Amino acid sequence: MNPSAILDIRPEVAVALRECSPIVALESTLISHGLPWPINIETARGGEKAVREEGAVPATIAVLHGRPTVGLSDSELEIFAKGEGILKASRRDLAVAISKGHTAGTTVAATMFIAHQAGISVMATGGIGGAHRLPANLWDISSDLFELARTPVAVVCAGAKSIVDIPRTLEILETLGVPVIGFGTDEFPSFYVRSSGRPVSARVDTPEEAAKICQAHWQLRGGGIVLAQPVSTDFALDSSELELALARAEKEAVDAKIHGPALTPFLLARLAEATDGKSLRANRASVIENARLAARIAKGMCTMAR
Ligand code: PSU
Ligand code: MN
Repeated sequence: MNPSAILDIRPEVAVALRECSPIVALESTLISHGLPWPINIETARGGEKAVREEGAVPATIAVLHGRPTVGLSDSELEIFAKGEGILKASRRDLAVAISKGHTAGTTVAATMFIAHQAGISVMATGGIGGAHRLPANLWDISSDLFELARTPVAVVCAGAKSIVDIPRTLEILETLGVPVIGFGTDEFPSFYVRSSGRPVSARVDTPEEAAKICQAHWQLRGGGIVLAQPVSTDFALDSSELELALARAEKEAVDAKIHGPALTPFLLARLAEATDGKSLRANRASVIENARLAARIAKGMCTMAR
């Protein structure tokens, strides 16, 4: 069976697909697990609104009662934001969530996969997952990286979450053949912080240039592409501030024996406390700005396809 047959593609998205008009997929784990109420619903709505302002159709993706759904309604966004009994589904969890009828927020990896099955080629998030930093978590490498290797979707983000080992994450992306493109920057951003000090593989300064690279990569049968833009200066944290809070959060995670899928949500929550909510506001701002940029890139792709 064609995997797209089990998707619930909502009418507005289905029309946009038929007409080849621009669509931006948005992930839902950041709503259900990455951010607390009510900043999570503000972020979800803000991302959708930014996409619409640019003349594209937003499609937030999640698994709803076992149905991979493309284009959640506003009241459904709220279900994920309130987060009761909602699972976190990465790529390997999709089949289980579907067969057991679960409701689950989808990570970047799972969102990319569903978006591609639906025929959507651009998505936005805050930060992608990566390779975790501590020796205890040496093998904890986000499935996002492997999905980027094989699924042709452009992921607009503010880099990899600052909670991961950025140099190792970039090495893995290189090994996997994933272009890491900086939007208006030569350095890979690290989510809350505007730069990691590490170079990107190429830089672009317009959405059209970004769309052209995606088109060429896909003509070469490439998979995903990371398109990273730094969080705006109004909301960025400085790296020493973050490093201190992160070191403490990691120690707590080790002491509490937190690992696996629970690790990312745990570290994000601890950082929010340690930075007095600054990390949350940076996260919200970057999701919204990434959604806006993703819409511009999606428009560029539509223009090229015509
Ligand atoms: N970006 C955010 N907040 C998040 C995440 C990303 O701004 O909560 C989520 C994404 O869904 C990403 C996931 O795919 O964290 C990575 O989790 P893991 O390290 O367990 O693969
Ligand atoms: Mn992991």
